[in-house]
Amino acid sequence: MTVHIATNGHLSLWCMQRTLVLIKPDGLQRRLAGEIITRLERKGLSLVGIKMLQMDDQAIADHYKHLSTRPFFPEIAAFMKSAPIIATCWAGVEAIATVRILCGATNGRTAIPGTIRGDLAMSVQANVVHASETPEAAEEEIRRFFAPTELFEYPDKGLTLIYSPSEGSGRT
Ligand code: IDP
Ligand code: MG
Repeated sequence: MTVHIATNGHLSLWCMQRTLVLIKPDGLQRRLAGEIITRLERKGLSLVGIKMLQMDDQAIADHYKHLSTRPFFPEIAAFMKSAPIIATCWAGVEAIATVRILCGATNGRTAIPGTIRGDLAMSVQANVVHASETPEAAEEEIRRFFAPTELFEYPDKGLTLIYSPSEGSGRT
């Protein structure tokens, strides 16, 4: 277990796991961006990067390469570039798995109530958010959407109220 304590004795964003959350075109247009960000903030995750952008064909092909042979790929590609998205990067202990749980199952109709998709989505495709699935995916996806200078590591005083001093499991 890696302990998230900086030399000054405080829990530190520097050594916490990071994950990417995209607010998809449906989330933006349904005015759900604030709701989604609020849920992640209230859980205790730390916002370390945020930007609005419109994905192009190359970014979509890279981001959804695991689905490129599926019959519905052209539909997802058209959906993801139909309007801007909001890309966010969050830090926290075991942030990747925690955020996937908060998002819920891919299909909004069967996602458990209480999750973002369970509460806010009725579709498999238009399911409001994307969240990284693995440490490898998170690293690649964060690099796809953010330059190093667009990610912030700051002394987050809230961490001492959110975690115990020795809590943590390393960045990845
Ligand atoms: P995830 O977003 O829960 O990780 P993935 O299987 O990685 O789900 O699929 C990526 C995205 O592709 C989904 O969030 C959804 O928008 C879309 N998608 C996945 N499966 C289908 C499908 O069967 N029909 C239409 N769209 C799909
Ligand atoms: Mg996925």
